Amino acid sequence: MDASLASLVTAPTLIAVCLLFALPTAGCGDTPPPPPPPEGNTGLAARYPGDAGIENDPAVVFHDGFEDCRTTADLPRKWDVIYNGEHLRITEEPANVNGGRRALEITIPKQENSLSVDVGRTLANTRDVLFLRFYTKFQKGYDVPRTSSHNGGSMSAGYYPGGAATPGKRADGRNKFLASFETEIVSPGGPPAPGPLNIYIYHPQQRSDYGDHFYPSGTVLPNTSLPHAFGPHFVPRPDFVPKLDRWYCFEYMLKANTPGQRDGRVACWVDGKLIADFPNLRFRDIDTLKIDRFGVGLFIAKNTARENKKWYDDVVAATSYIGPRVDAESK
Ligand SMILES: [Ca+2]
Repeated sequence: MDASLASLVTAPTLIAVCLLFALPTAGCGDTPPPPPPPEGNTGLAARYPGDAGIENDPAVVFHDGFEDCRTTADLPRKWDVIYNGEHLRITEEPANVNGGRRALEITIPKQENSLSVDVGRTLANTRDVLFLRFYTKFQKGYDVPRTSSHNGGSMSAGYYPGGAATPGKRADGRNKFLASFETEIVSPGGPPAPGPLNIYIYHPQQRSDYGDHFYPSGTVLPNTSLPHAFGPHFVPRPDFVPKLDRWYCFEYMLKANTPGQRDGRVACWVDGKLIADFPNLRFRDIDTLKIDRFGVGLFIAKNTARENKKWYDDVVAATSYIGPRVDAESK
C-alpha cells in the first residue's frame, strides 16, 4: 500500500477518533488545516461599488461587464477565444442583465448535434492561483437531456494545446489540469434541471478518461463507492441545485499544488457564501504547469429537449477573493 492510499484509508478513521474524543481535528492530520476561505463582501469587489474601476485593482487580471460591447463584434477586445460566436448575443433586456445595461447571452438551438459556445481568455502571465467570479442565469424552463453538458466557468492549464480542447485525454501531472464550476444534470438521485453544482475536474488521479465530478457533500463521480481523497480536513456541505430564471454570483478558486505536495485546493462560493471546499488536491507534478486560460460558456452534447439560453455578466478574474458585486446605490 503506498502512502497516498494509506492516508486515504486512514483519514475517515482519524476523523472518527477526533470526534469521539472531541479533539480538534487540526491536530489529527499530517498537515494543519488550510486557512478558512474568506466569504461575503470581504473581497476586493467591495472596494468598487458597481464594479466601477475594479479592473484597476492590482489583484484583478480581467474584468468584463459587457458594457463596452454594442454587439458580439466587440467581444474580441477582451476575449481572445470565441467558439461558435454566431450563437452569442449581447442583450439589453433588463431582466437578462445583471449589472449595467448589457450582458452576454448564449443560445443553444434545439438540435441533435453537440454544440459548444464559449468565450475564453488566454493568460499571458500564467498563474498558480486564480479566482474566477461571474454572474449567471439559466433560462426559465431550461432543460437538457441526461447526457453530457457543461455550463459554467472553467480554469485550466495545458488543456487547449494549439487552441483545441482535449476531452477524454487524461491529466498526468505534467500535461494539463482543468477545473470547471458548473451544474451536472446526470447526478445521483435524478435531480431537476439544471442539476447540482459541482467541480468538473481533470487531475492526475481522475477516475476515468473524462473528468471527475466533485460535489460539495464529498460525493465523487464516477465510481462513487470509492472514498474521496480530500484529506482529514474536508468539510462536507449540502449539495445544491440552483434555481432557474435567477441571477447568481458564482465564484471559485483554483489553487495549484506545490509539486510533491497535496496542497492544491478548489473553493466555491454562491452569492458570497462558501458552498464547497476541496483541499488536499494534486493537480501537477511540475511547477511549470500553470493556469493559462479561463472562460465561461455552455456546451450541450444533444440538445433535443428544447432551445436553451444562459446569460453571463460581471466576469472578474483575480489573484485574490473577489466577492459579489456591491450595489453602487447602497454604499
Ligand atoms: Ca453588464
